[in-house]
Amino acid sequence: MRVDCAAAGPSINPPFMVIMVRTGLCRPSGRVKLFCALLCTLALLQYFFGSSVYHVDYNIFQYYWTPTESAALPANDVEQRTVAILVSGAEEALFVARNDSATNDTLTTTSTAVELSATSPMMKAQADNLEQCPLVPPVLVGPIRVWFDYPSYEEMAKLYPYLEPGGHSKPDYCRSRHRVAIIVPYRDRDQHLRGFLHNMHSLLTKQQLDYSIFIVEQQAGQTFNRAKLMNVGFAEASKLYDWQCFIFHDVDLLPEDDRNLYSCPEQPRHMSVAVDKFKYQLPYGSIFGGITALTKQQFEKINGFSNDYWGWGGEDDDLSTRVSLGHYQISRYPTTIARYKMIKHTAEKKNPVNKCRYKLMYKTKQRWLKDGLSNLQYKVLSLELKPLFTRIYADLLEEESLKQLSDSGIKC
Ligand code: UD2
Ligand code: MN
Repeated sequence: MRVDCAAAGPSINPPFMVIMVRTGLCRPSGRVKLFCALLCTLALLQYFFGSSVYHVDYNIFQYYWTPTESAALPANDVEQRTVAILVSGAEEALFVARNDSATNDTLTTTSTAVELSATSPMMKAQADNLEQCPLVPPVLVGPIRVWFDYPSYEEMAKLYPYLEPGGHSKPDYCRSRHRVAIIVPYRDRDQHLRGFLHNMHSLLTKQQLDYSIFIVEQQAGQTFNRAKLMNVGFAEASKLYDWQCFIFHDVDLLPEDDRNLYSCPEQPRHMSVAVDKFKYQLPYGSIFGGITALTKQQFEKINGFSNDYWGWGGEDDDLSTRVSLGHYQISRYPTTIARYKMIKHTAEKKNPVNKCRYKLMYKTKQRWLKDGLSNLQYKVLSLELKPLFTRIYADLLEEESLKQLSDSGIKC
């Protein structure tokens, strides 16, 4: 399919334009020929004379299995095989319904403030002698209802009484195959957060994960920095437990299918493949925003997110480039299961578009090893193990960071 450049131009960013031109998707036509030609020329110039970021070869593969194909998947990749089974429906017999609406009046809703100088680990691990959980969690049903009600925290604590402090949960009768930290960047979206917790706890428990949800909240008054919050979440969550897998998750995305496993496969996984806001299609091939899953080793190898994206946009494409630079390939579930609804919201007034993003993205290849986990600086203002989640409230030191960036020659 070829796309009318004039129509697509204003709504797409330069990297995407370059990809379109490179792959022959972009064709000057339509009413605004001059404008279209200009956009395409600029994109071409950018491609040939621009900086390195656009020269990274995105090598993306996606999973669309049939039952026969799934049999041919590598035997050593437990993740791929699990999803193949789920997608092909070969184990349908296992999807039995379960009544999991437990309530418990003795529940406590108080949270525990953690001594910031305490040493790890703070969360309790599963017993070693438990038998491992089955490869395919037995209670999955496929498409699930997304709840758009927003219970109070107290109501939710009653709905999910089995959660341990910090929103930590693990299967009762088997040893989970996955220890997963869900890291959520957050500020001032209380309703979204309640909707998120409600939907996520019921899903993640069914998936027999050993998981916890970390809400990383940025101090008021500073420019929002989604990517740096993710790095802070990674660093702080790692002090509390031996997580194998980190899932970096926007607060407003709610999963529509419980076969969408919250675990980390052999390659970094982009999870929000089909989002209702984007008509359940990928806006562009290298997109790595919304929700991403990386093992601890993968995240460390790519040096985490950049710390320098203040405001909306760019940080997700920067992460995508890091994945390529780390010689990984983005993996994806099929659109039939990696489906999400985004809670409706307008552009965040308190999170202005980051005008500096292209300047930074041009330089990812030069900067990625120096900018990320390796130079992460922040101050934890408080850390609480609440009944439904762990709250990390942090000062991201905006002023100092911008000064360092400016000293390094990037004026934003
Ligand atoms: C897109 C991406 C998102 C991110 C963003 C650019 C998808 C599906 N989403 O989201 O991952 O790359 O563009 O930065 O590709 N947040 C707050 N409070 C704020 C502002 C943001 O909590 O004041 C958090 C919250 O978790 C939110 C996330 O940051 O979901 C992303 O912000 P957004 O939802 O405003 O951006 P959006 O939907 O354009
Ligand atoms: Mn959003």
